[in-house]
Amino acid sequence: MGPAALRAADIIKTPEHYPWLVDLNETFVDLGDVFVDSITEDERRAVAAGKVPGIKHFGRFLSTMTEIQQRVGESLVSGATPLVIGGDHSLSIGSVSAALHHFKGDLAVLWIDAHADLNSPGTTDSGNLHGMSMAALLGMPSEIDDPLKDGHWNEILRRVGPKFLEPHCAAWLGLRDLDPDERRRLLDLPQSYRRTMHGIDRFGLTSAVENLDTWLRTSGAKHLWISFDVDTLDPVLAPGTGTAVRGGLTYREAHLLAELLREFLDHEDCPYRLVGLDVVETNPVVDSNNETGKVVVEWVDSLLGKSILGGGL
Ligand SMILES: [Mn+2]
Repeated sequence: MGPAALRAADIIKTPEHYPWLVDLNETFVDLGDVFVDSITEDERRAVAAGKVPGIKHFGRFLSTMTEIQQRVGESLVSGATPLVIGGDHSLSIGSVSAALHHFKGDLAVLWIDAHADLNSPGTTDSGNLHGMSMAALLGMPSEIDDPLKDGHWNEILRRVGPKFLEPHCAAWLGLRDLDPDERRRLLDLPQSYRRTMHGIDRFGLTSAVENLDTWLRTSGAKHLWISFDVDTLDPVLAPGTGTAVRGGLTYREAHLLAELLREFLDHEDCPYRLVGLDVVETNPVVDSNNETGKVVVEWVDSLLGKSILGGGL
């Protein structure tokens, strides 16, 4: 239902309504939903009761991941910039791995999220794949004794690889809710970039994006994928998400982030370009009047170049 909420908030633009897109020489083509096999009530109960062995919804995940990989891969081959909307953040395992394949590993990822999504089957409390996406993209080990779950995890890694995301090309922004093992894993990635909410409070968002730009240039990556989890935003602003955490970005901070990213991407000497974007974890069931859908679409508009005075202050 996340994509439906974003479409209802006009995430798909037509040139007539959005002259700034014409200036950018961009058009949108909606390729429709990725099919996800629906869950029966019996299955939901069995999974909740822990009666289904292995990683939760493993088969459903694999078929969805395969379709996302194919479609994002085709989109990249056609020269388009995929905008992948969801839905569960596990979709990024498919979208980002397609970009890793396409660009032969020359890819940096900016993970804008309250969470690091660095769990794997042996470290997770919830068992949810949406908390394991970055661990899968980085090719981290399962850290689990259960042979079935370990096998499932290795099957996911096999489909992400052979090129994994390099730690020196992984960036996080907006972090504020980490599990102990995620903290350990994050601190063990010395060349990655991270800016927690504490860092943003202390040094401001402008410094966070300036440092990110410097880090991206140092990484040497020529392609950037942005994965935007709406739970980065404060839940007062964006309540329609599954794992809301207090203390997120305000409306103004979020827009400053999008506008500064656009400004850096538009610099004449910018060595990296935006090649794809995920917008995930919008859940209209827990939203109020599609406020979250609307705020997310406004954020995407800013990132894609909508501004008050065409870049002027
Ligand atoms: Mn996430």
